Amino acid sequence: MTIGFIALGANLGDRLAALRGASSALDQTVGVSVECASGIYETAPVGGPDGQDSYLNAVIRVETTLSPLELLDLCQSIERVHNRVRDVRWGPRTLDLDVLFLGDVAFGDGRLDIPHPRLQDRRFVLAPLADVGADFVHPILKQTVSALLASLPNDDIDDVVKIMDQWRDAT
Ligand code: A4P
Ligand code: MG
Repeated sequence: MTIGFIALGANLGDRLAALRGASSALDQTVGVSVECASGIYETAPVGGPDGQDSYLNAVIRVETTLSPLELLDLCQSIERVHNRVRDVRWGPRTLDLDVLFLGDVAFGDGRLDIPHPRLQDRRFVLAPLADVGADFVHPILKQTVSALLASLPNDDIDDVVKIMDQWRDAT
């Protein structure tokens, strides 16, 4: 079993239902069990076209026997179920699932990069990640999640607001 962290994001449609559905779908997959979930954060969009709605973001911690590419395939199949249409990079989406860490794996083959290459720059990732993995050490940067979060500039602190603690369906 390897510990993995998966970021969930949505800014179109019923955002909370999409995050709940994704968490359940991951947990129901053979070889994946959801250990715990961060709170839900309402976050201002970073990048992409002007005028996008705000996101809901969360991070879940899983234990898994899946390989990195199996986990990516699973995430993309769950996105497809939620009618994710890929058109504009960083554009609005009903569901985005990103693999942040998978144990101490450092992997990059063009289709998949683990650790996620932008996670250390993003409060909308690091704030929920710190709820479920504050002491986890980034395998390349060799810093804990809480240290990465503390070293972000403070100018966007009001753009990432926790709005809910318990949100997953009882299983
Ligand atoms: N890919 C490579 N590594 C990974 C990984 N570790 N996990 C590839 C998942 N996918 C990975 O992603 C593009 C390609 O990345 C995939 O085909 C996969 O093979 P995508 O989900 O199709 O497109 P995207 O998410 O628009 O692109 P990208 O570059 O992954 O975007 P980011 O960096 O994830 O940013 N603002 C707020 N407030 N909240 C958000 O959640 N999200 C984004 C997306 C931008 N702004 C946001 C948010
Ligand atoms: Mg993505």
